[in-house]
Amino acid sequence: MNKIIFVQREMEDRLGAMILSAYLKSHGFDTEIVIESRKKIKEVISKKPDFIGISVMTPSVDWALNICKVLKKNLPETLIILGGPHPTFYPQVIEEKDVDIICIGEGEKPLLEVMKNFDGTLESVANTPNLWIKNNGTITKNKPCSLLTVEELSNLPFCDRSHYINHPTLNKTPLRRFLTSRGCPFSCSYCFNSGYKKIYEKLGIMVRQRTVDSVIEELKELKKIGVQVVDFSDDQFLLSKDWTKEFCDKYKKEISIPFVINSIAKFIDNENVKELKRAGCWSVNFAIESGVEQIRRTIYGKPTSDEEIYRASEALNSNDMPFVTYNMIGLPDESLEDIFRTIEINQQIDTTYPWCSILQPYPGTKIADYVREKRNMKEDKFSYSYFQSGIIGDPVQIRIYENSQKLFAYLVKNKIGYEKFKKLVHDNSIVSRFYPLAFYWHYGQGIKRRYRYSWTGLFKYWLYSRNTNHG
Ligand code: B12
Ligand code: SF4
Repeated sequence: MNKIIFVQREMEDRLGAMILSAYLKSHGFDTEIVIESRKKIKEVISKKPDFIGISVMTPSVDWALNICKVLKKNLPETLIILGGPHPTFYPQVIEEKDVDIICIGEGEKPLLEVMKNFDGTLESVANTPNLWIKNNGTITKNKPCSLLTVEELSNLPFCDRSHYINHPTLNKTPLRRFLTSRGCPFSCSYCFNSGYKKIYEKLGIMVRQRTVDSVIEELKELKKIGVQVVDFSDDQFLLSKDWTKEFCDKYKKEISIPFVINSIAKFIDNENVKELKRAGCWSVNFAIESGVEQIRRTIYGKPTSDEEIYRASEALNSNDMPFVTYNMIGLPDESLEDIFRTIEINQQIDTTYPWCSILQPYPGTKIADYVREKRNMKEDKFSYSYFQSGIIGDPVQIRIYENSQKLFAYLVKNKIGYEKFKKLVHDNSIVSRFYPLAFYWHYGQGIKRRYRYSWTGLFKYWLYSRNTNHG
């Protein structure tokens, strides 16, 4: 029986790995999820699995290729498969020496086929849909198969959380992530969804919501492990009013654990917010991105008007529902006035948790083409975290973007005006070196309140994650 070990760098529960692991286990295969450390890598090597699976986001590709090198050197017979957003949108990564296979798009069906058919030779899996396979330098590029249907999604086995809940650090995490759906009806230019739609054109329904009953049954299992906050990581939680109502009724009765959700502003209205509040939701996240409606709509491709932002925040504030607003800074031609308008709209709506990142034009997105055209960029060098640094513009511009991002929550919460903002973000003195503290303070407070982390827990999380994810 073939065995696969998923290796990851992040000190986080990864939904993709949990779903794939559960799916393969339900078909009788042996799987494991390992968070990288010197000791753990030695253990992986000693187990000699048939496959190593790595889920890669673009900013962690250097790490992934490095770990592939170490593993390949010690396990020349083991096949290394990369999946996740990076290989999906940058399949050329197959050309890297230590990568054998990459998976484009959803991994359940292709990975199961590989596990079933592999007989020790690459030929035995050469025609697997979604996979690009390298055999003696020749690359076979297979077309993707159809997306999972709503029924298949609803019938997937529950996430395999065992590896994380038995982990000495992650077992204490107060929050657990959960998915009730896949896909998004919109196609913002900076998001992976637009690229995904191209890959899967005519290959099934893009936006799929699981049945409420399948969600509630899985949540009952999650409840048993003592979760304090459920983070619904769906792109859009409020896709259907009927679904939301049914979910809220059943969730209140059977689960009743605080939770947080994401939604586009246009779906946030009084009725939905009342339902969510009743069920125990304690934060709603929605994106503004740019305060300038024209930038938001035409450059970011986000179908959200100022009017919808004001209406959504009115519904949230009047129901006493805290909310996160996502914002972005760093377009090639973004002026100081544009940045300040983003701060201003956040001030006007009294957002609870203002959140801001620096634009990273990831491969496969429309914004990457836009930025490349504007800046004549030849090479994309991404910051490991979108909170760290920008890659667009001259050094002065980048400093302004970074200062604005670091001070964003402070500027919003303290209703700072344009003149002071201008002075602060131009600052290049020693004082500006302390701006990250303002960021960490507000960001930490937000995580602490929304996800019930203690300050000690938060500090440990920061220590682990400062090189890995949102830290
Ligand atoms: C939740 C989330 C997070 C969470 C946690 C992720 C987690 N714990 O799983 C947190 C907040 C930690 C996070 C962090 C980051 N995220 Co994030 N995140 C998401 C989000 C909203 C959901 C991810 C998810 O679970 N999807 C559901 C699962 C089922 O899908 P999946 O992971 O893609 O897995 C499927 C396939 O890809 C495939 N697959 C995946 N892995 C493998 C492995 C193998 C071997 C195979 C065969 C197949 C396979 O099979 C899976 C099942 O079908 C996505 C957007 C989205 N809707 O997907 C962004 C997204 C993945 N994140 C993104 C980014 C940029 C980041 C950060 C880099 C941000 C930053 N700090 O700057 C960091 C990651 C840092 C790092 N380590 O690289 C981008 C990635 C873009 C890119 N080109 O890489 C996305 C796509 C959003 C976007 N901007 O469009 N993220
Ligand atoms: S609304 Fe959100 S999830 Fe949907 S395409 Fe836009 S950024 Fe992506």
